[in-house]
Amino acid sequence: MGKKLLLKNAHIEGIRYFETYRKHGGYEAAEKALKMKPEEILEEVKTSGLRGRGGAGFPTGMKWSFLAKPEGVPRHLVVNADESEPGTFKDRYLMEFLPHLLIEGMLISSYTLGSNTSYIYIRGEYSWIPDILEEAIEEAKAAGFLGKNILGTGFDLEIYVQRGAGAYICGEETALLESLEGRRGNPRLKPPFPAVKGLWERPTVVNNVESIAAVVPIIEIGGAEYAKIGVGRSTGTKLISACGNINKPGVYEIDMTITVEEFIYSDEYCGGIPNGKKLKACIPGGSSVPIVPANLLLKTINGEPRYMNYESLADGGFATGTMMGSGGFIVLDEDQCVVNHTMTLARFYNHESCGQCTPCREGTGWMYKILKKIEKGEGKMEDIDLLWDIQRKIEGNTICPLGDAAAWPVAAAIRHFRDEFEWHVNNPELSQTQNYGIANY
Ligand code: L3W
Ligand code: SF4
Repeated sequence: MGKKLLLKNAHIEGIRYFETYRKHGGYEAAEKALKMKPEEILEEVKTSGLRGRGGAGFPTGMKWSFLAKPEGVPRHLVVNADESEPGTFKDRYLMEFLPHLLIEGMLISSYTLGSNTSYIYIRGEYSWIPDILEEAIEEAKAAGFLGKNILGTGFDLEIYVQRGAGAYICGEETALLESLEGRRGNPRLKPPFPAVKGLWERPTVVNNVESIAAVVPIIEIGGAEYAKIGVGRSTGTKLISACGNINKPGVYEIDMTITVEEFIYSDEYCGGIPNGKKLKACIPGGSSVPIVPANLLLKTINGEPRYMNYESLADGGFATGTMMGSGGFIVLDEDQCVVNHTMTLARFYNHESCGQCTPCREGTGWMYKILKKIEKGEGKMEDIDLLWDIQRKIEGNTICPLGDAAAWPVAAAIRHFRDEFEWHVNNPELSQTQNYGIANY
């Protein structure tokens, strides 16, 4: 059984409510933190090695230390709860079942950063969760953990929940800030990073829900103990939302030392693939990260097992590796068609592109059209090369990472599954009634 830090109390009935959460040690980390100096907490977070859990894996302590502190200018903490990455639903789980863990993490983090007004920007489609969060905020306030002069320390904190309106791009931190300010969620050019010029041009830290929740166990056990869990630069635990062709879809907390094989096949996690089907491929970090075929998923290029952590999943770079990303783990069995899957993703990115940059606005549309043509058996061999060319022209040439996120799945699908694209071109009639997986296994 892997180490549990975030979900250790998730099974307790009523843990969503203050009284039960408190009875099981809730807000003790906040009490401890409020007796420490903000610089001491920052040191603990740095020592813990915590990396951003939203997708980029940027060291949280380093991001916090970049926060500008001009005299007389308010600073803000903004929690990115715009969890919209296909395959990713771990933050939903945390907010729905453990809202006080997030609020306690926000209290500690806001105190450390000097934010007296902090925000949770939540995905519009999570329509039932803002009420849960707002109820928890009220409970915490009534108990003296939010509001004015918290626990007599002189520190004030208000937390506001802001709903998004259904745009994936608002999960990009600067688009999120635009939206929070009341404008259309168009990403800003970086630099300046939000840590210097963020919400209303004030220094702002934007962190994922899981990253902020992880601050609670870091304070509980200390940064050094947290860093002992996991391996290398993949410290602590990580939530994985597992879905697709597996027996036990759900949210799992892993300690990043287990192998991919163990995660897919053991009963503690995904419980294997239904109906005795073979594993074809996996997208381990949400739809934006490269798809990896089974042979490269279970072993690295050195023949080593592949582990569920930042370094091992990336082993071999984009040629053979992938990314931990947001931990949205999507499993495809032998019956699935990679062309169909890639087309679905291309449609998503095309729909969600904000349209500011030409390579992304036009390129995502072209990729979707070409993929649709190939999938329907109306493509030519040259279309596969054209698709390759378009994705290359998007990657690295856009304002925000959505362009890369649209390009990478296409690149990886062609790199690893070109035979499936060619099968669609060579079998126009079959393509209309069957997919590659069913026809070929
Ligand atoms: C100050 C510097 N701050 C970097 C900060 C920056 C940001 C963080 C990481 O994209 C990825 C994307 C998706 N001074 C700084 C600095 N920062 N240098 O560090 O920055 P960056 O640019 O590496 O990434 P990002 O813009 O945050 C996020 C991938 O995640 N992804 C997305 C998943 C989406 C969800 C969701 O829906 N919830 O998780 C999955 O893989 O493709 O590459 O805060 O400001 N010098
Ligand atoms: Fe908008 Fe796409 Fe450019 Fe991002 S890359 S700013 S989503 S057009």
